[in-house]
Amino acid sequence: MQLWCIRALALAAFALSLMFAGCGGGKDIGSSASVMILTAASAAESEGWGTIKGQVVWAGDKVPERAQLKVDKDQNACLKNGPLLDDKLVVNPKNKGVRWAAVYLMSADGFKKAIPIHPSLQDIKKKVVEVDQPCCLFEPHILALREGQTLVVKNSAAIPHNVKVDPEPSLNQILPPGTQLKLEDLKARRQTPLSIACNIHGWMTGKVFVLPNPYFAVTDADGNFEIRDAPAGDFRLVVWHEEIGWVAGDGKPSKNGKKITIKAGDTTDLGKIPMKPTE
Ligand SMILES: [Cu+2]
Repeated sequence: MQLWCIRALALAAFALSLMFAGCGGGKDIGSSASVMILTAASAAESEGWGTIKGQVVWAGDKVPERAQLKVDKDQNACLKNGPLLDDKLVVNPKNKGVRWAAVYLMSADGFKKAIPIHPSLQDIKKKVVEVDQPCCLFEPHILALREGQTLVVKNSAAIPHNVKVDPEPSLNQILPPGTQLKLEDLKARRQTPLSIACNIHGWMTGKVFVLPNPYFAVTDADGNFEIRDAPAGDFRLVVWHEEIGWVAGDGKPSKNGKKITIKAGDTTDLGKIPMKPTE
């Protein structure tokens, strides 16, 4: 049973028990009902959350090499730390882990349906999420935030950049050195990310997911991800990568992701999630 459902039942039963207790002569019924309710509620609180982890791995024959970007502008500034490498497809040759895959949890009833949120995550503590352009790349390349968080696009470089965001909001703004752009009130409207780009340096792109719950991650340099304090039960895990789009599915990769069951009080290890290259 879903946690919210247990809570709703517990509340209803508790209200009933108060009514009985208040009517006199029903005290025994009231107190035994309360004991039963307390047991159910505390069990749901302590056993209702778990961790999910997994690894997105390249399923092609040959591990692709990371491409070098063609830097045809502002070379002095952009190449000061060496050549710029493409972040679009980054596969670790040691373990085939795929970096920059976005992973998020959604209800089996759809992207916008609410799912239980752990008490410690209900308030958004980290109000601002940043992306910077220190050396002619968006860093991080892929990021995800939760509705209610503000996105700050910074330019900590000594040269001007530009920020073009699409599709909602859609804006295009120059960002002189040392300035920043604040994007507030971002809404989790769609399952796909916003695109960010710099028109001055055509190779500069990034993606920003705006999600309706706090249960998401972006894979690290080994392709690993971990999501903590997720609600126990059946949900869908959606995996997206810039190179191929949807990665996971029940059979075929899809925007609905794959069905997973999160174990309470435990880590649910989803193992390797293969990312097949497009033919
Ligand atoms: Cu730029």
